[in-house]
Amino acid sequence: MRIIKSDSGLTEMSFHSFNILQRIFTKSLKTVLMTFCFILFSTWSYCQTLHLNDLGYFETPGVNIFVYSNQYTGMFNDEKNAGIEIIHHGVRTSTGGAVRLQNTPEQWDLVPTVVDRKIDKATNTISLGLRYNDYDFDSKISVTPKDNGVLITVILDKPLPEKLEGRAGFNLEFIPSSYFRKTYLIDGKPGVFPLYPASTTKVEPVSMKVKQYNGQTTFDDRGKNEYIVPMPLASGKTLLMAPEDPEQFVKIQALDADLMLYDGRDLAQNGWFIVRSILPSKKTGNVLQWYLEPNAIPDWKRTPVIQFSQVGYHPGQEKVAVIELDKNDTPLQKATLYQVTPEGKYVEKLTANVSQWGKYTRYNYLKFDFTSIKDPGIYFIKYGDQSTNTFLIGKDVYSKIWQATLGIWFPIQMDHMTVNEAYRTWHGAPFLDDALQAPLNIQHFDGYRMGAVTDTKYKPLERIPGLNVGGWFDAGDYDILTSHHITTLLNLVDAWEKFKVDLDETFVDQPTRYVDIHRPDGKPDILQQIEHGALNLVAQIENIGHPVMGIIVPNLHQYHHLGDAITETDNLTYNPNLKPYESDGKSSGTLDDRWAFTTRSANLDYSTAGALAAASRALKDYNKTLSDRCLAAATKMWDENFNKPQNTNQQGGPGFGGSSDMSPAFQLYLATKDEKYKTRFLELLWPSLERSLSGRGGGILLALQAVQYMDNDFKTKLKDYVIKYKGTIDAYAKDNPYGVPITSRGWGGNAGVINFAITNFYANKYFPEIIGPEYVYKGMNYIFGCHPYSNLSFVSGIGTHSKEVTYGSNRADFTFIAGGVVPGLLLFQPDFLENKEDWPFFWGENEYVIDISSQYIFLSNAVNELVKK
Ligand SMILES: [Ca+2]
Ligand SMILES: [Ca+2]
Ligand SMILES: [Ca+2]
Repeated sequence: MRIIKSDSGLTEMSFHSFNILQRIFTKSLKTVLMTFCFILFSTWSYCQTLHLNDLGYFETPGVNIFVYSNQYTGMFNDEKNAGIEIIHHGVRTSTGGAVRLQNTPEQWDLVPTVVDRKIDKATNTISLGLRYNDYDFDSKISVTPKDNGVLITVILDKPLPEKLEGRAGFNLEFIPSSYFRKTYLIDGKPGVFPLYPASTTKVEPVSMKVKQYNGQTTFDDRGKNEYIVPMPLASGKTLLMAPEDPEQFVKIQALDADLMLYDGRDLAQNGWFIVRSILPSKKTGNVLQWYLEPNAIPDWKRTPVIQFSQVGYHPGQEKVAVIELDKNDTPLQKATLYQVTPEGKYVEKLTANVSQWGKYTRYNYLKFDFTSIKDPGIYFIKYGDQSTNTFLIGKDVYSKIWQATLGIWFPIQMDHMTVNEAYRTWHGAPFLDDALQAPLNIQHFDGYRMGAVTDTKYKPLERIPGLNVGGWFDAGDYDILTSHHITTLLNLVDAWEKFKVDLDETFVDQPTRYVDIHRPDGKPDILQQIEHGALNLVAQIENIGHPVMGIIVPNLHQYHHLGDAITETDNLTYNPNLKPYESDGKSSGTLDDRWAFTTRSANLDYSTAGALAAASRALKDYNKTLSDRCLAAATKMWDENFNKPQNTNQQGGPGFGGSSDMSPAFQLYLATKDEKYKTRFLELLWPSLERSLSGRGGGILLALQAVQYMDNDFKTKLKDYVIKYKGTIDAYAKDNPYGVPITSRGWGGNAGVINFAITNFYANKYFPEIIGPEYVYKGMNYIFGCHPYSNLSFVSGIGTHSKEVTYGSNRADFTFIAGGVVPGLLLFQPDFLENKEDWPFFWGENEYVIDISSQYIFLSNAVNELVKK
């Protein structure tokens, strides 16, 4: 390994001894070495050097450098969560360190595959092999500590492919929100990090462009065959980022090339600041070296995070705050609960010992129990010199927690409607040009697929009539995802049937496609939402013959749409007789209509039948015509599949925790009271519960939902399974300090937590002697702020402090939509949980979706029933 003489004056000799010292450091007692270190260098700063820890990343207090601990393996390409990454004083500020092919790579630009990753403790080095298959291009990167930072070396065994000359470079990306309102120096020349992208760009012919995902393009060039190339904000040899801020100060030196600073937001609102050096052409060996030094504040410790429910607590429930501590922090003995008096004074209500829970991920956890305090009022917690914001204890803290989700968030998700709220129009009536038959053999960028047949009477790209009605935008994008409509309908119908949710704060007029928020119209909002979801699913079955996977825009340059949904297509039906961008006022020659992905599967047929059977019950006295259409469509799907495997693709396999016809059989039984469905349901349920004990089946929630409709023997038989279920959920309290199932890869796990709490609500309702109410509140507390990383409520607008920066349709404005529920925490391997509140664009952390939000409506109403007991 080549030794570079550094600015700090370390000689080659001392650099060697320094490496040896680090090797010893990882193996010996820390205290002994700290002393040794102190004597050897007479300044503490060398003790802040990075070492390769047992978890496989470089670490010193305040700075962690991950080298491909996380890889680009998610569904959605570059999710800004892989490569060389920096956790800087507790904040993940940098990602994407890799050989990249663009100045400012977008989500769908090519990412390298990791073909090799070695962690070598002996040399304190992590080395990587990266490959771009599309260009038959291999590179290697090694990262090793040097001085107070790391040395990053790019190595080529073969010169760059000619096509990538001047294009392949080493990039490292920095999250803009950590550098807003801060400055930089490049070779001594000062600059301000732009709050809004305004750097220069140029246009090049598309023949020069490095390809994007699947040959698609994110850019709508309006037929000009060109693309945009961002130009650097600044360039030089040494870049000092935020030297005024010790927490985010980073020094980067290119030892044998120029550094360029780019603003990725020129091309994509979710772009980052990018530091880049171009790799030299026709060279091999160590072709590029960077010295990277994130400043480390000596002996830095993360400020403790005091986690509690931002919604507050019912007087009768347990009240336990969790305190998240840096692993180097010394726990304090006590914490205090204060009450705020009507005079605005703070009164100490309880000072109590905190208990030590232990270690989870990278932190230590304490618990502060203030269950004994039951007086209604305004409170806050103090731990050390830190006080939390205020929260409530009161009998009605839960009474309105779901109203924004049903009365604001859901209306804004309504497809094919204009949605208005007071002076603000959220969006016009979009996608009136729905939909075209998707062509064959397509792998769509949002996960949809078409095989070799359409499974319909329509030819590829032929218009399917009748689909421009009902449905919701599934998430922060604008597709109709049928599987999520199914779970959403089931959740909303369950909430209607169990709790008669009769909120009326939304005006819905289907004939004129108009929705008005905060405007009662004499009709329960929940029925209007059930009607809206059912309208699209029924239309699918009536016009196509069966449900479809989903309906979505065909072009990548449409898909990343930020703005009014009505402009994602031209809202005019496609007319092949016109030229692209040409219109006769009624149709257009632009091929932008959404596609229906029509591959038929038994699983989807059955589950849609279940959802429509449920909807038919809820709508019976509200919209009899639609209720009848729902039931007709449901029984048709059942009849066409039951004992007739030849009709559909049966390869979907069992879904929804059991055989694919188990839940639909139950829903159809409730809708028709026909015993044949009940027989089938019971035939499938017990074996599924049996399998669930080995983790393969499911159905405990469904079984609990069924209790009230079955005989006493059913309940008696179920009891054993509930006892075994209790064993499973009690294990969560050993896994983490919150006692809930935390899953955090790919997509945050709030859906699992809410599902856990709903299951426990039913279990408590029928088996209170086995499952107590606290198993429900635990899930609620977690969603409302008693969770790792921060103490924000995951439901926007609910609780004193909640998610205000999220991945809704308005994410480009760094804001939220009230009542939306985000997925929550993502785990960055090996030990860093994250839910960013200053950067909306991480979908796995911050994207509202209809199924989680509808689950939340059910759970909130369930908790209101629970507190009345
Ligand atoms: Ca989607
Ligand atoms: Ca209404
Ligand atoms: Ca169109």
